[in-house]
Amino acid sequence: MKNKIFATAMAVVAIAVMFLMPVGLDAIETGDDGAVTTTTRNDTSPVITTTPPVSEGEITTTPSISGDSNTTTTPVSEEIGTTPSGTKPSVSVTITVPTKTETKKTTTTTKPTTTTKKTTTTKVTTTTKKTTTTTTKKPVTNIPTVNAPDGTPVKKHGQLSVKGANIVDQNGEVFQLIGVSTHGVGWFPDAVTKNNFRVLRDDWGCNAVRLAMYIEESWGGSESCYLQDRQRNLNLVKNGIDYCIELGLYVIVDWHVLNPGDPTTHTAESKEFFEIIAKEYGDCPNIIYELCNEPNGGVGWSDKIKPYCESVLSTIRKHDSNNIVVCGTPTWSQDIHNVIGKTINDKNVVYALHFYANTHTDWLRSRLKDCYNKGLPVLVTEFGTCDASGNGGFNASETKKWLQTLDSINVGFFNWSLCNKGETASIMTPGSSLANLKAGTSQLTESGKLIREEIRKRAGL
Ligand code: IDC
Repeated sequence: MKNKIFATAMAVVAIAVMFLMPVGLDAIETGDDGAVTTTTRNDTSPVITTTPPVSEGEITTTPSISGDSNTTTTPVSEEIGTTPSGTKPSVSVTITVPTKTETKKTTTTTKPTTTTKKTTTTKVTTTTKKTTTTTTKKPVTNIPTVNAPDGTPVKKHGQLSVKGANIVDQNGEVFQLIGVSTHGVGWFPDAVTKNNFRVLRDDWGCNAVRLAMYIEESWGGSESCYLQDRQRNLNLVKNGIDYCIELGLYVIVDWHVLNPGDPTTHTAESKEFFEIIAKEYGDCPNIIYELCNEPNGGVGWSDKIKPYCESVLSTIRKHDSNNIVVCGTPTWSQDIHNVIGKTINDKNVVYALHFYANTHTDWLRSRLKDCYNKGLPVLVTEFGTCDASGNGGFNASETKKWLQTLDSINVGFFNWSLCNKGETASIMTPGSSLANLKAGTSQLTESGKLIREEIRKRAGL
């Protein structure tokens, strides 16, 4: 009986063990899982650790103006960084423009290599840094940065625009652009100096400079036009623009079409050139684009010049929504009347009128007044005091009549040319140092003296 009772008891124990053992094991495993889960949950915050580690190399590739990686950066300023003067022009602090590479880096992700909390903290920090480099694309509607030195023309007048038949400044006041044109920058590169432009600003009272760049014409020797040596001419123009920006001067960039007279001969090259300029300087209120100096050889406004200008303008407007564009007109920019009723559909376009005082007299002045009264905005981007050949026939009284006419309707003017070539139109005497224009009249020709005096008067000097 005892044995039976013992046997029964053992059986009960055995059955109990059979049921209880799995329950006990389950509980233990559940406990382990719970711990893992907790750990996992605790470690869930480091899920951020999947944020990419940012290598030093990636951070340091962010472009920068002055080594400060937190400032706004722009490839524009990087390119301008080649300014020979070494001084960054005002454009270098304009709107942030990311490079494609930067954008790509910003979105790059990689797996973390560790999951420790320490690593996590580090990675969260670098993620923030990366986010700061994320920028938006350059807007087409650019807001120009008026960052010119105090007291300079651009500081005072800022963004120019066209209102009716006149150019107005940032305050809506009628504004007369007044300056001197270089000869071809590739022909007389020595003339493109900051000193010369400063003297034109301070001693002459100019508020602008025109940079003339011949397209197909050259003089032989080492002188070149754009199509002979694009990089050299482009660099000279860029240097000239940079000096003007640094000096707070307006600057006309002139695609100097003369031979051949049909601007459509090189439409593609012109678009390419102006795209470079507009991309790089479109945010500066200093810039004025002159699309074709003097169409000639019978090319008409409607058949050739207008379509050419519209095409180049569309390229410029991709990068610069508002700076003024000058269109050449038929017959060496004299037939401005051909444009009446057929103007270009853009609010900031003006039309070029050129005169040489001993050749083009009353009849052209009457045409100008007539077109002005019909509402055509005109700018005299080039004039000479002499014959249209540029040599001989210096005529002070006709020049003065012209300038009075221009004043009466607030039309701006640019004298040909800042040069020491032995021709009547040059403002400097042959042999005088072209890179070192001096204040005063010691280096000036008869023409130079007259123009300096007339410009100074208008500037109140
Ligand atoms: C003249 C230069 C002269 C050069 C010539 C080349 O003064 O040194 O040899 O060009 O063709 C214009 C032109 C301008 C001319 C100027 C005087 O825009 O290029 O410069 N002129 O002829 N239109 C009317 C006159």
